[in-house]
Amino acid sequence: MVCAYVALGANLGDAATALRQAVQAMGRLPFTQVRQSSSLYKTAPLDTDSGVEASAPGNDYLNAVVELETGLIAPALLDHLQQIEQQAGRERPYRNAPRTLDLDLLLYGSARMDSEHLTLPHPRMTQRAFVLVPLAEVAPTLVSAGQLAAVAHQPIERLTGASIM
Ligand code: A4P
Ligand code: MG
Repeated sequence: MVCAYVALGANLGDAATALRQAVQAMGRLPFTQVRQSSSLYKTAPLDTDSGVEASAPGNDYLNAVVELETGLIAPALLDHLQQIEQQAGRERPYRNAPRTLDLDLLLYGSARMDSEHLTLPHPRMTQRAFVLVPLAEVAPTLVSAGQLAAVAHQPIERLTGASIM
């Protein structure tokens, strides 16, 4: 079994329900259990190319991170995550388009890979408060103070009492 971390994000429709349903769906995957979930976070849309707030922002996002224990190999886990996105009505009209559900595989044990379909660790995770802050909540040893300081300018608000498990 391998410990894996998945980032969840949504900014279209009922984002909180989409994230909760995604956590339940991950718990139903073969050979997979959801071990921990972060709080829900409300975050300003980030233009992920420039690392600054989007100039024509869509709705705020809800973001979270979950820890899985899985017997699936990493490409199979990514396939399942993409199926869960599809079931949530995900469309891909253009890059960084508003989305009903985005599931990114951040870490899969200590695996490192760079294939056409899967790069691990997720190549942009360290540029994003909406990933690092919830990841630090569930796995504090995986995120350094320096990494958090580098994204401290990005707006993020923890929604207390809003568990997604
Ligand atoms: N892919 C490669 N490696 C991975 C991995 N580790 N995890 C490939 C997931 N996918 C991986 O992803 C594009 C391709 O990346 C996939 O086909 C997969 O094989 P996608 O989900 O289809 O497209 P995307 O979501 O538009 O791209 P990406 O790179 O996931 O977008 P980002 O960079 O995640 O940006 N602002 C806030 N506040 N909160 C957000 O959640 N999200 C984005 C999306 C922009 N701004 C945001 C947020
Ligand atoms: Mg994605």
